[in-house]
Amino acid sequence: MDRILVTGGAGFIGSNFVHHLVAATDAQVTVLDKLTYAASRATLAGLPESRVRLVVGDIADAGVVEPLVAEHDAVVHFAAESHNDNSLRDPSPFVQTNLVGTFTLLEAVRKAGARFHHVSTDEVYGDLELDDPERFTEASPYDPSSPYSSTKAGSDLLVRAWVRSFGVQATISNCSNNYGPWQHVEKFIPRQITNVVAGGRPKLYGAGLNVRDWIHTEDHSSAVLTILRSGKIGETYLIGADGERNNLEVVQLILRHFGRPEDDFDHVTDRAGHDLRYAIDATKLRTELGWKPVYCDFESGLAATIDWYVAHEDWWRPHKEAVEAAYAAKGQ
Ligand code: NAD
Ligand code: TDX
Repeated sequence: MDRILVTGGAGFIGSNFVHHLVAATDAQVTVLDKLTYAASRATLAGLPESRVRLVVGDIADAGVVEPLVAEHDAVVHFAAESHNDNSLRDPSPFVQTNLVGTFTLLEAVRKAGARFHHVSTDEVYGDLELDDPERFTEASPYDPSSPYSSTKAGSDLLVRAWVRSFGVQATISNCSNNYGPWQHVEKFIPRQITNVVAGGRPKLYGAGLNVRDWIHTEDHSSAVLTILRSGKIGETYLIGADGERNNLEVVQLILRHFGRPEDDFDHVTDRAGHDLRYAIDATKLRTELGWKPVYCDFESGLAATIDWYVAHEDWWRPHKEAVEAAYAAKGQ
Protein backbone atom coordinates (compact mmCIF):
# COMPACT_ATOMS: atom_id res chain seq x y z
CA MET A 1 0.00 0.00 0.00
CA ASP A 2 1.98 2.96 -1.28
CA ARG A 3 -0.74 5.62 -1.39
CA ILE A 4 -3.06 5.96 1.58
CA LEU A 5 -5.99 8.36 1.93
CA VAL A 6 -6.80 9.25 5.56
CA THR A 7 -10.19 10.89 6.10
CA GLY A 8 -10.48 13.09 9.19
CA GLY A 9 -6.69 13.24 9.36
CA ALA A 10 -6.73 16.76 10.86
CA GLY A 11 -8.74 15.62 13.90
CA PHE A 12 -7.57 14.12 17.18
CA ILE A 13 -7.10 10.43 16.35
CA GLY A 14 -6.74 10.77 12.56
CA SER A 15 -3.79 13.17 12.89
CA ASN A 16 -2.08 10.88 15.38
CA PHE A 17 -2.52 8.07 12.85
CA VAL A 18 -0.96 10.19 10.07
CA HIS A 19 2.12 10.80 12.25
CA HIS A 20 2.22 7.07 13.02
CA LEU A 21 1.96 6.13 9.31
CA VAL A 22 4.76 8.50 8.32
CA ALA A 23 7.02 7.10 11.05
CA ALA A 24 6.17 3.41 10.53
CA THR A 25 5.82 3.13 6.71
CA ASP A 26 7.07 4.64 3.44
CA ALA A 27 3.53 5.44 2.26
CA GLN A 28 2.46 8.66 0.54
CA VAL A 29 -0.38 10.03 2.65
CA THR A 30 -3.28 12.26 1.62
CA VAL A 31 -5.50 13.73 4.32
CA LEU A 32 -9.08 14.50 3.28
CA ASP A 33 -10.65 16.72 5.93
CA LYS A 34 -13.44 19.30 5.92
CA LEU A 35 -11.68 21.20 8.72
CA THR A 36 -14.74 21.43 10.94
CA TYR A 37 -14.58 23.04 14.40
CA ALA A 38 -12.93 19.77 15.60
CA ALA A 39 -9.98 19.93 13.20
CA SER A 40 -6.69 21.72 13.50
CA ARG A 41 -3.97 22.25 10.90
CA ALA A 42 -1.52 22.49 13.80
CA THR A 43 -1.87 18.74 14.37
CA LEU A 44 -0.14 18.11 11.02
CA ALA A 45 2.66 20.63 11.47
CA GLY A 46 6.17 19.27 11.09
CA LEU A 47 5.23 16.40 8.77
CA PRO A 48 7.33 16.17 5.57
CA GLU A 49 5.60 17.91 2.64
CA SER A 50 7.07 15.26 0.33
CA ARG A 51 5.04 12.57 2.16
CA VAL A 52 1.81 14.24 3.34
CA ARG A 53 -0.69 16.53 1.61
CA LEU A 54 -3.94 17.98 2.91
CA VAL A 55 -7.05 18.18 0.71
CA VAL A 56 -9.79 20.28 2.27
CA GLY A 57 -13.13 18.71 1.35
CA ASP A 58 -16.25 16.90 2.50
CA ILE A 59 -16.43 13.09 2.56
CA ALA A 60 -20.10 13.39 1.55
CA ASP A 61 -19.14 15.19 -1.69
CA ALA A 62 -18.81 12.51 -4.39
CA GLY A 63 -17.25 15.05 -6.77
CA VAL A 64 -14.29 15.40 -4.39
CA VAL A 65 -14.20 11.85 -3.07
CA GLU A 66 -14.36 9.74 -6.24
CA PRO A 67 -11.33 11.14 -8.11
CA LEU A 68 -9.32 11.26 -4.89
CA VAL A 69 -10.07 7.66 -3.89
CA ALA A 70 -9.18 6.54 -7.42
CA GLU A 71 -5.61 7.85 -6.85
CA HIS A 72 -5.07 5.71 -3.73
CA ASP A 73 -4.51 2.06 -2.82
CA ALA A 74 -6.23 2.29 0.56
CA VAL A 75 -8.59 4.53 2.50
CA VAL A 76 -8.51 4.72 6.31
CA HIS A 77 -11.73 6.39 7.39
CA PHE A 78 -11.63 8.43 10.62
CA ALA A 79 -13.77 11.44 9.57
CA ALA A 80 -16.88 11.79 11.69
CA GLU A 81 -18.89 14.03 13.90
CA SER A 82 -17.59 12.53 17.12
CA HIS A 83 -19.08 14.15 20.23
CA ASN A 84 -22.12 12.65 21.96
CA ASP A 85 -23.19 15.92 23.63
CA ASN A 86 -23.22 17.72 20.27
CA SER A 87 -25.35 14.94 18.79
CA LEU A 88 -27.94 15.60 21.50
CA ARG A 89 -27.98 19.33 20.66
CA ASP A 90 -28.20 18.82 16.86
CA PRO A 91 -28.09 15.32 15.30
CA SER A 92 -28.23 16.59 11.70
CA PRO A 93 -24.48 16.79 10.88
CA PHE A 94 -24.05 13.33 12.45
CA VAL A 95 -26.47 11.79 9.96
CA GLN A 96 -24.89 13.70 7.08
CA THR A 97 -21.22 12.96 7.81
CA ASN A 98 -21.33 9.61 9.58
CA LEU A 99 -23.95 7.98 7.35
CA VAL A 100 -24.03 9.86 4.02
CA GLY A 101 -20.27 10.49 4.18
CA THR A 102 -19.46 6.81 4.79
CA PHE A 103 -21.87 5.80 2.03
CA THR A 104 -20.14 8.20 -0.39
CA LEU A 105 -16.72 6.75 0.46
CA LEU A 106 -17.99 3.17 0.08
CA GLU A 107 -19.34 3.91 -3.38
CA ALA A 108 -15.98 5.42 -4.34
CA VAL A 109 -13.93 2.45 -3.06
CA ARG A 110 -16.36 0.10 -4.79
CA LYS A 111 -15.67 1.83 -8.13
CA ALA A 112 -11.91 2.16 -7.58
CA GLY A 113 -11.30 -1.26 -5.99
CA ALA A 114 -9.38 0.34 -3.11
CA ARG A 115 -8.83 -1.29 0.30
CA PHE A 116 -11.02 0.33 3.00
CA HIS A 117 -10.62 0.45 6.77
CA HIS A 118 -13.52 1.86 8.76
CA VAL A 119 -12.75 3.34 12.18
CA SER A 120 -15.63 2.95 14.61
CA THR A 121 -16.44 2.92 18.30
CA ASP A 122 -17.38 0.52 21.08
CA GLU A 123 -20.47 2.67 21.65
CA VAL A 124 -22.25 0.77 18.87
CA TYR A 125 -22.75 -2.04 21.42
CA GLY A 126 -24.65 0.15 23.91
CA ASP A 127 -23.59 -0.10 27.54
CA LEU A 128 -22.85 -2.66 30.28
CA GLU A 129 -23.87 -2.89 33.92
CA LEU A 130 -21.09 -1.92 36.36
CA ASP A 131 -20.90 -5.47 37.75
CA ASP A 132 -21.24 -7.32 34.42
CA PRO A 133 -18.30 -9.77 34.21
CA GLU A 134 -18.58 -9.79 30.40
CA ARG A 135 -16.96 -7.18 28.19
CA PHE A 136 -17.82 -6.26 24.57
CA THR A 137 -16.58 -8.71 21.94
CA GLU A 138 -16.97 -8.87 18.16
CA ALA A 139 -20.09 -11.00 18.80
CA SER A 140 -21.88 -8.43 21.01
CA PRO A 141 -25.22 -7.29 19.59
CA TYR A 142 -25.55 -3.75 18.21
CA ASP A 143 -27.56 -1.58 20.64
CA PRO A 144 -26.51 2.09 20.28
CA SER A 145 -27.98 4.73 22.61
CA SER A 146 -27.26 8.21 21.22
CA PRO A 147 -27.62 9.97 17.86
CA TYR A 148 -23.81 9.79 17.61
CA SER A 149 -23.50 6.08 18.35
CA SER A 150 -26.50 5.16 16.22
CA THR A 151 -25.00 6.89 13.18
CA LYS A 152 -21.69 5.11 13.82
CA ALA A 153 -23.57 1.80 14.12
CA GLY A 154 -25.36 2.55 10.85
CA SER A 155 -22.07 3.31 9.14
CA ASP A 156 -20.62 -0.03 10.35
CA LEU A 157 -23.63 -1.84 8.88
CA LEU A 158 -23.18 -0.04 5.55
CA VAL A 159 -19.57 -1.27 5.45
CA ARG A 160 -20.64 -4.86 6.20
CA ALA A 161 -23.28 -4.72 3.46
CA TRP A 162 -20.84 -3.30 0.90
CA VAL A 163 -18.41 -6.15 1.69
CA ARG A 164 -21.06 -8.82 1.28
CA SER A 165 -23.03 -7.33 -1.62
CA PHE A 166 -20.27 -5.74 -3.69
CA GLY A 167 -17.09 -7.48 -2.53
CA VAL A 168 -15.58 -4.29 -1.15
CA GLN A 169 -12.23 -5.08 0.54
CA ALA A 170 -12.98 -3.65 3.95
CA THR A 171 -12.23 -4.17 7.64
CA ILE A 172 -13.82 -2.48 10.67
CA SER A 173 -12.41 -1.62 14.09
CA ASN A 174 -14.40 -0.58 17.16
CA CYS A 175 -12.23 1.16 19.74
CA SER A 176 -12.79 2.33 23.30
CA ASN A 177 -12.31 5.90 24.62
CA ASN A 178 -9.08 7.55 23.46
CA TYR A 179 -6.96 10.06 25.36
CA GLY A 180 -3.76 11.91 24.52
CA PRO A 181 -2.52 15.14 22.91
CA TRP A 182 -4.65 17.19 20.47
CA GLN A 183 -8.06 16.06 21.78
CA HIS A 184 -10.66 18.83 21.53
CA VAL A 185 -11.48 20.64 24.81
CA GLU A 186 -15.14 19.60 24.49
CA LYS A 187 -14.19 16.00 25.46
CA PHE A 188 -14.08 14.79 29.08
CA ILE A 189 -10.36 14.59 29.91
CA PRO A 190 -9.25 17.79 28.10
CA ARG A 191 -12.27 19.67 29.49
CA GLN A 192 -11.38 18.81 33.08
CA ILE A 193 -7.65 19.51 32.70
CA THR A 194 -8.30 22.87 31.06
CA ASN A 195 -10.97 23.78 33.62
CA VAL A 196 -8.36 23.41 36.35
CA VAL A 197 -5.68 25.28 34.37
CA ALA A 198 -8.18 28.08 33.67
CA GLY A 199 -8.92 28.42 37.40
CA GLY A 200 -12.29 26.61 37.37
CA ARG A 201 -13.49 23.25 38.64
CA PRO A 202 -13.98 19.90 36.84
CA LYS A 203 -17.61 19.14 35.89
CA LEU A 204 -18.83 15.64 36.53
CA TYR A 205 -22.05 14.41 34.93
CA GLY A 206 -24.39 12.85 37.50
CA ALA A 207 -22.68 10.84 40.25
CA GLY A 208 -19.57 10.25 38.11
CA LEU A 209 -19.78 6.47 38.39
CA ASN A 210 -19.96 5.87 34.62
CA VAL A 211 -17.02 3.78 33.44
CA ARG A 212 -14.95 4.31 30.29
CA ASP A 213 -12.19 1.98 29.02
CA TRP A 214 -9.31 4.37 28.26
CA ILE A 215 -6.69 3.75 25.56
CA HIS A 216 -3.87 6.05 24.49
CA THR A 217 -4.45 7.33 20.95
CA GLU A 218 -0.97 6.07 19.92
CA ASP A 219 -2.06 2.51 20.76
CA HIS A 220 -5.24 3.03 18.70
CA SER A 221 -3.05 4.08 15.75
CA SER A 222 -0.78 1.03 16.00
CA ALA A 223 -3.85 -1.21 16.14
CA VAL A 224 -5.39 0.37 13.03
CA LEU A 225 -2.13 -0.02 11.09
CA THR A 226 -1.91 -3.67 12.20
CA ILE A 227 -5.44 -4.32 10.91
CA LEU A 228 -4.77 -2.45 7.67
CA ARG A 229 -1.71 -4.62 7.06
CA SER A 230 -2.91 -8.03 8.24
CA GLY A 231 -6.62 -7.90 9.07
CA LYS A 232 -8.90 -10.35 7.30
CA ILE A 233 -11.27 -8.76 4.78
CA GLY A 234 -14.83 -8.52 6.07
CA GLU A 235 -13.75 -8.90 9.70
CA THR A 236 -14.35 -6.64 12.70
CA TYR A 237 -11.68 -6.15 15.39
CA LEU A 238 -12.27 -4.60 18.80
CA ILE A 239 -9.48 -2.34 20.09
CA GLY A 240 -8.94 -1.74 23.80
CA ALA A 241 -6.16 -1.69 26.39
CA ASP A 242 -7.84 -2.81 29.65
CA GLY A 243 -8.12 0.77 30.94
CA GLU A 244 -11.44 0.83 32.81
CA ARG A 245 -11.84 3.80 35.21
CA ASN A 246 -14.94 5.61 36.40
CA ASN A 247 -15.22 9.33 35.68
CA LEU A 248 -14.90 10.29 39.35
CA GLU A 249 -11.55 8.45 39.58
CA VAL A 250 -10.26 10.30 36.50
CA VAL A 251 -11.29 13.70 37.89
CA GLN A 252 -9.61 12.88 41.21
CA LEU A 253 -6.38 11.88 39.42
CA ILE A 254 -6.39 15.22 37.58
CA LEU A 255 -7.05 17.20 40.77
CA ARG A 256 -4.31 15.30 42.62
CA HIS A 257 -1.85 16.05 39.78
CA PHE A 258 -2.43 19.78 40.34
CA GLY A 259 -2.24 19.47 44.15
CA ARG A 260 -5.91 20.39 44.53
CA PRO A 261 -8.34 18.75 47.01
CA GLU A 262 -10.01 15.62 45.61
CA ASP A 263 -13.51 17.07 46.18
CA ASP A 264 -12.75 20.32 44.30
CA PHE A 265 -15.22 19.58 41.45
CA ASP A 266 -18.91 20.21 40.60
CA HIS A 267 -21.62 17.65 39.95
CA VAL A 268 -23.59 18.93 36.92
CA THR A 269 -26.69 17.86 34.96
CA ASP A 270 -26.27 14.32 33.64
CA ARG A 271 -26.12 13.56 29.90
CA ALA A 272 -29.48 12.37 28.50
CA GLY A 273 -29.38 8.62 27.93
CA HIS A 274 -25.86 8.49 29.43
CA ASP A 275 -24.24 5.09 28.77
CA LEU A 276 -23.16 3.51 32.05
CA ARG A 277 -20.11 1.44 31.16
CA TYR A 278 -18.00 0.47 28.16
CA ALA A 279 -15.41 -2.33 28.35
CA ILE A 280 -13.51 -4.04 25.54
CA ASP A 281 -12.23 -7.59 25.24
CA ALA A 282 -9.49 -7.25 22.59
CA THR A 283 -8.52 -10.95 22.59
CA LYS A 284 -9.16 -11.38 18.84
CA LEU A 285 -6.83 -8.53 17.84
CA ARG A 286 -4.17 -9.64 20.31
CA THR A 287 -4.21 -13.34 19.44
CA GLU A 288 -5.01 -13.34 15.70
CA LEU A 289 -2.96 -10.29 14.67
CA GLY A 290 -0.41 -10.16 17.50
CA TRP A 291 -1.12 -6.53 18.48
CA LYS A 292 -0.46 -5.25 21.96
CA PRO A 293 -0.67 -1.78 23.53
CA VAL A 294 2.42 0.10 24.71
CA TYR A 295 0.77 2.67 27.01
CA CYS A 296 -0.42 0.22 29.67
CA ASP A 297 -0.18 2.56 32.66
CA PHE A 298 -3.15 4.98 32.51
CA GLU A 299 -1.89 7.12 35.41
CA SER A 300 1.41 7.97 33.71
CA GLY A 301 -0.27 8.41 30.30
CA LEU A 302 -2.73 10.82 31.92
CA ALA A 303 0.07 12.72 33.67
CA ALA A 304 1.88 13.16 30.33
CA THR A 305 -1.38 14.32 28.73
CA ILE A 306 -1.94 16.86 31.51
CA ASP A 307 1.60 18.19 30.98
CA TRP A 308 0.88 18.45 27.24
CA TYR A 309 -2.25 20.58 27.81
CA VAL A 310 -0.38 22.81 30.25
CA ALA A 311 2.33 23.33 27.60
CA HIS A 312 -0.14 23.90 24.73
CA GLU A 313 -2.50 26.46 26.21
CA ASP A 314 -2.11 28.62 23.09
CA TRP A 315 -3.70 25.77 21.09
CA TRP A 316 -6.80 25.11 23.24
CA ARG A 317 -7.42 28.51 24.83
CA PRO A 318 -9.18 30.09 21.78
CA HIS A 319 -11.87 27.33 21.88
CA LYS A 320 -12.42 27.14 25.61
CA GLU A 321 -14.90 29.98 26.15
CA ALA A 322 -17.38 28.91 23.45
CA VAL A 323 -17.25 25.27 24.57
CA GLU A 324 -17.97 26.22 28.19
CA ALA A 325 -20.78 28.57 27.13
CA ALA A 326 -22.50 25.73 25.23
CA TYR A 327 -22.19 23.43 28.26
CA ALA A 328 -23.39 26.12 30.67
CA ALA A 329 -26.53 26.64 28.55
CA LYS A 330 -27.40 22.98 29.28
CA GLY A 331 -26.54 23.20 33.00
CA GLN A 332 -23.35 21.23 32.38
P1 NAD B 1 -12.52 14.48 15.97
O1 NAD B 1 -13.87 15.10 16.14
O2 NAD B 1 -11.39 14.96 16.81
O3 NAD B 1 -12.06 14.60 14.46
C1 NAD B 1 -12.91 14.37 13.39
C2 NAD B 1 -12.26 14.90 12.12
O4 NAD B 1 -13.14 14.60 11.01
C3 NAD B 1 -12.05 16.41 12.12
O5 NAD B 1 -10.75 16.71 11.64
C4 NAD B 1 -13.13 16.93 11.19
O6 NAD B 1 -12.79 18.14 10.52
C5 NAD B 1 -13.26 15.77 10.21
N1 NAD B 1 -14.59 15.77 9.55
C6 NAD B 1 -15.80 15.86 10.16
N2 NAD B 1 -16.78 15.85 9.22
C7 NAD B 1 -16.16 15.73 8.01
C8 NAD B 1 -16.64 15.65 6.68
N3 NAD B 1 -17.95 15.71 6.41
N4 NAD B 1 -15.73 15.52 5.69
C9 NAD B 1 -14.39 15.49 5.96
N5 NAD B 1 -13.89 15.57 7.21
C10 NAD B 1 -14.77 15.69 8.22
O7 NAD B 1 -12.77 12.91 16.17
P2 NAD B 1 -11.83 11.81 16.82
O8 NAD B 1 -12.10 11.77 18.27
O9 NAD B 1 -10.45 11.99 16.32
O10 NAD B 1 -12.48 10.49 16.19
C11 NAD B 1 -12.02 9.98 14.94
C12 NAD B 1 -12.76 8.71 14.61
O11 NAD B 1 -12.54 7.75 15.62
C13 NAD B 1 -14.28 8.87 14.52
O12 NAD B 1 -14.75 8.08 13.45
C14 NAD B 1 -14.79 8.36 15.86
O13 NAD B 1 -16.11 7.83 15.73
C15 NAD B 1 -13.78 7.26 16.13
N6 NAD B 1 -13.57 6.94 17.54
C16 NAD B 1 -13.26 7.91 18.43
C17 NAD B 1 -13.00 7.58 19.76
C18 NAD B 1 -12.63 8.63 20.78
O14 NAD B 1 -12.45 8.30 21.95
N7 NAD B 1 -12.47 9.89 20.41
C19 NAD B 1 -13.09 6.25 20.16
C20 NAD B 1 -13.43 5.26 19.21
C21 NAD B 1 -13.65 5.62 17.90
O1 TDX C 1 -17.79 17.49 31.16
C1 TDX C 1 -17.97 16.28 31.10
N1 TDX C 1 -18.25 15.59 32.24
C2 TDX C 1 -18.47 14.24 32.26
O2 TDX C 1 -18.70 13.68 33.33
C3 TDX C 1 -17.92 15.55 29.85
C4 TDX C 1 -17.62 16.27 28.56
C5 TDX C 1 -18.12 14.19 29.88
N2 TDX C 1 -18.40 13.56 31.04
C6 TDX C 1 -18.56 12.08 31.05
C7 TDX C 1 -19.44 11.49 29.98
C8 TDX C 1 -18.80 10.13 29.74
O3 TDX C 1 -19.26 9.21 30.73
O4 TDX C 1 -17.24 11.56 30.76
C9 TDX C 1 -17.31 10.38 29.96
C10 TDX C 1 -16.53 10.60 28.66
O5 TDX C 1 -17.22 11.59 27.92
P1 TDX C 1 -16.75 12.02 26.44
O6 TDX C 1 -15.33 12.48 26.46
O7 TDX C 1 -17.77 12.93 25.86
O8 TDX C 1 -16.71 10.60 25.70
P2 TDX C 1 -17.82 9.50 25.35
O9 TDX C 1 -19.18 10.09 25.34
O10 TDX C 1 -17.56 8.32 26.24
O11 TDX C 1 -17.40 9.17 23.83
C11 TDX C 1 -16.00 9.09 23.45
O12 TDX C 1 -15.59 7.75 23.36
C12 TDX C 1 -16.14 6.98 22.32
C13 TDX C 1 -15.76 9.80 22.13
O13 TDX C 1 -16.18 11.17 22.23
C14 TDX C 1 -16.46 9.10 20.99
O14 TDX C 1 -16.12 9.72 19.75
C15 TDX C 1 -16.01 7.66 20.97
O15 TDX C 1 -16.75 6.96 20.01
